[in-house]
Amino acid sequence: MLIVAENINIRNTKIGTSMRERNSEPIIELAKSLKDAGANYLDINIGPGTKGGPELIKWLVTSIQEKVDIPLCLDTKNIEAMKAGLEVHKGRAIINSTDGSEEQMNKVMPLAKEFNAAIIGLTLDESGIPRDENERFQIAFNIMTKATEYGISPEDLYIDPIILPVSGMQDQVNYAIESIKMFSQLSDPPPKTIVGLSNISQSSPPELRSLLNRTLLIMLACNGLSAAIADSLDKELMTVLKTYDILTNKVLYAHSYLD
Ligand code: THG
Repeated sequence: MLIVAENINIRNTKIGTSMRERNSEPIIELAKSLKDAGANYLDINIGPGTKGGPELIKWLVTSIQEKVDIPLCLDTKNIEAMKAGLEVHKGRAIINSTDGSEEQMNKVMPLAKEFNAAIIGLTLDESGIPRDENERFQIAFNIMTKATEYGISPEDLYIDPIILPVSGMQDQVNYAIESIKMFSQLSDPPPKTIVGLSNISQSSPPELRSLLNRTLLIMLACNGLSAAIADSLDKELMTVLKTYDILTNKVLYAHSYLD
């Protein structure tokens, strides 16, 4: 399972302030600890990025990659900011994201091609968030078709079924899981899959969040999930994932495997 750390997020008070003040030290410290904790990618979330987005993301990408050897997942709706980030990024970035609307796909997919980046496709379109697994599948199919037109291979496409908070929409959890199984039927080889894991526990009591997150992660892993945007500083989450790798024979068991 590819782990994309969710933590470098402008909505986080401390990190948001560091971003606005262009104070790179706390961000680099965080980036290092996320990598040490097992993150494979770092999600760089600058929010809507309407004001000064391109300049902010350029600064973030270069400051982080100067000090930490890790690829980034650029999380912004601002197309100019996305392009600016990709221009300075070293290695293979992940574009987070396009949705399934024609307008968005025609803007974002050419960037994936131009910069040889992977891309996340959210199963969301002009008519909003899908109601069930069939609507998710239909949008995923549209995204897959369009990606093929742009010469993006399924291995470079991550379909995101959109995880919604269990506290508000309990029935949606099963639909998201079911759709992940269905996405494997889209093509051969199939596209990859990704979720924003912590969405599940938003507006749940703080003491339940980690438990909800890690339980969902294992349910999704059993159903073929390729990647998760998650809190890599959550020790129990990372431990449960390591244990999953042992039990599914992905990693060789040793008495001391958690060391
Ligand atoms: N899919 C894709 N990208 C995404 C999401 C998704 N990017 C954003 C989000 N969803 C995933 N990232 C987060 C990051 C933080 C939280 C949830 C999802 C979160 N943070 C805590 C909070 O807000 O209460 C704590 C924040 C803090 O103080 O650090 O819940 O679904 N493709």
